[in-house]
Amino acid sequence: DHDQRLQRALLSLDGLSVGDAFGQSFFFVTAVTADQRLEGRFIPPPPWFYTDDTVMGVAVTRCLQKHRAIEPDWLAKEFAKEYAREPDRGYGGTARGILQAIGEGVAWREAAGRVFDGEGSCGNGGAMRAAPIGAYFADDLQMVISHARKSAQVTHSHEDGQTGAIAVALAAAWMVAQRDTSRPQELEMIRFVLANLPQTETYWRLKKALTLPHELSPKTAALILGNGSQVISSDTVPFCLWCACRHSDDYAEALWAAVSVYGDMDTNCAIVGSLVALSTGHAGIPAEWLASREPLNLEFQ
Ligand code: F2R
Ligand code: MG
Ligand code: MG
Repeated sequence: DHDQRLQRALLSLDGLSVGDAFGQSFFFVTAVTADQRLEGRFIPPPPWFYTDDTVMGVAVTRCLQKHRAIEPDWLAKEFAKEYAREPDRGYGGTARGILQAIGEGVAWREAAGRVFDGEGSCGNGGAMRAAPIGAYFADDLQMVISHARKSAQVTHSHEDGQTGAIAVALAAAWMVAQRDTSRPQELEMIRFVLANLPQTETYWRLKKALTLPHELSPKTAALILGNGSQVISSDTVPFCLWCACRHSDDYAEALWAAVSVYGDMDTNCAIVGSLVALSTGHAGIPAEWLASREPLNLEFQ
């Protein structure tokens, strides 16, 4: 029912926001020493500030709480309201223009549709906020797919920007379904996602994950799958899903793997955290990491 669904979405949101804030805090570790610090499991000093990934993930979760669905018109207004309130949370360059325009009354379809010469954004912003949707609708795959698409399309009219969101939401649904089984995880989640995913760029890059040998290091996997440094879906989502598969039962280990490849560290850790938390439960998120994340104001009733 709705309460159980919402609890799962909130669990995913905690995994997302702790991951986002953890990954973001590594941008302040200088490039020269970052590798050594990561290998030494250096924990950045708190507070860890969250970014746009969390703000938008909270808005998505509020939408599920209020409407029991993704209502694009409501969500677009909520995104724009939060952007106006805190514009310096590290939003993507094009996202800023879209949210500003929506806040000024431009219809989201027009604002999102006119960027990149009408191509729309294929940025990873749709994917970074999608896991709570998969967690919420986990028992109904058609709802996972259609609502993930709706949540992305208010800012990402490019088909691949939406595919990234669908992939992450499907991965979240799979994590929920597998939580109480002791089946070996391997890369089954990726096979499941591919079987239900539109065949755009993110699909083809994700497919490469199936060819990787089991003991590959995160750094080598990221060289093949991408590390998010291009800030687009196809360069971000495949590696994140690979990481979540490889460490599906260990939240901290999954984030160490994600953050070790540099690139879009806040977003990679947000996506990986939003998925793995669904497998480990709240108990799997280290308590001191949760306490290090800047407090969230969810405004849930
Ligand atoms: N963007 C960042 N961080 C770097 C900049 C921080 C900020 N400008 C600052 O100065 O503080 N972080 C956040 O953005 C990512 C999510 O991005 P989203 O929401 O998808 O935004 P956007 O602007 O639509 O797309 C991001 C970039 O992707 C490339 N791109 C998108 N569509 C494209 C297309 N059709 N053709 C070519 N390139 C395309 C562009 O470079 C966009 O700028 C997350 O990392 C979040 O943490
Ligand atoms: Mg961010
Ligand atoms: Mg980012």
